[in-house]
Amino acid sequence: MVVIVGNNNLKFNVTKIEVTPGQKIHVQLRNEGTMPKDGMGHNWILLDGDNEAMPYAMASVSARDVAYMPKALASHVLAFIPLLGPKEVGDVTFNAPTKPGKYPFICSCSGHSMAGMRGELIVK
Ligand SMILES: [Cu+2]
Repeated sequence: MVVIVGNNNLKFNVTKIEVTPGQKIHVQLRNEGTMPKDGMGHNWILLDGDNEAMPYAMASVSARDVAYMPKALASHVLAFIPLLGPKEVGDVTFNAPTKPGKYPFICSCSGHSMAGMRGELIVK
């Protein structure tokens, strides 16, 4: 299991996860922040390609009403943990992509990924 902590600093404590193609992975996100869920909550969104993080983050800014997960880009989401408020914990279990490469993960809440709340799943 990979445990990722997010807090008020707008960073994930884990920014690199290395897996083998198709490996089953359990990711747990812990929001150890103290700020309100709306605007300072954290989620974990794994995207399907190296170039998808920025467009997803940009679209998320205006997707506050759907917990910062823009529906138009849902097809790019490989796995996710929905928005967590302070002291909440979320889990997801999924199989890594079978194609080797880098897959970005971000917190899509209110521009957090631009501030540094992002990382990479590396399949090799
Ligand atoms: Cu966040």
